Amino acid sequence: MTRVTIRGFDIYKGYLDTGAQTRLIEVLRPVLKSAPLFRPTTARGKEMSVRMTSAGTHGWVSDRRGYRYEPAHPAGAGWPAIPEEILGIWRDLTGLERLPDSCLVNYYGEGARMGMHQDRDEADFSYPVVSVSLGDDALFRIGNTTRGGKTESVWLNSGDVAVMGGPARLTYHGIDRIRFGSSRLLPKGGRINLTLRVVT
Ligand code: MD3
Ligand code: FE
Repeated sequence: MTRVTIRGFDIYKGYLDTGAQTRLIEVLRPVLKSAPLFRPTTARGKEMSVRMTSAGTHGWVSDRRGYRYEPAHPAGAGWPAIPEEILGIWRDLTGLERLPDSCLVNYYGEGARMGMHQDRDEADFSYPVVSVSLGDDALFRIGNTTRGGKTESVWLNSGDVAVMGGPARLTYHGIDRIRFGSSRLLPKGGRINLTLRVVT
């Protein structure tokens, strides 16, 4: 494993070996069964290309009323617990006693992308965010703490884990595109990103 630091983002390349990646997909299967992926709508009524769901006490949702954390899936049931295998990654890389309240599961199918944004729906930005990449390669773009300016891009591959803390926590970022079919981890292709956050 190698670690690269770009604008305060620590990216652990190859943190998860193939066996660990496969295990994560296995533990995600019951999560996706009880909390199916849905396509969020922005407040302006546009559908996002990324499909999402969550585990934990808090899940991120977006609809015509805006975006926010909710204690339940849009279909009504509470979110499933964050699998222990995923919490282990958080413990290992952050060393924190406090565990994340939320594990956002983003699924990128062919052509999906995520525009540049800041993550600021959480109460305390002093906690880091941990992100796990699984499946197809993704071109990740990192900007600045204000919108605009020069950006840097890096490919995230299956098994990479990124930790965003300190000033990087409020950096603008997005996913320009994925290389659909570049990984064989997911039978139907695509990319899953797990994002662990302390929300309250
Ligand atoms: C930098 N997800 O869900 S992960 C998101 O690959 C999100 O699905 C992207 O941005 C994805 O909000 C990028 C890397 C990431 C995640 C959270 C961050 C970068 C971050 C929070 C603060 C700063
Ligand atoms: Fe984000």
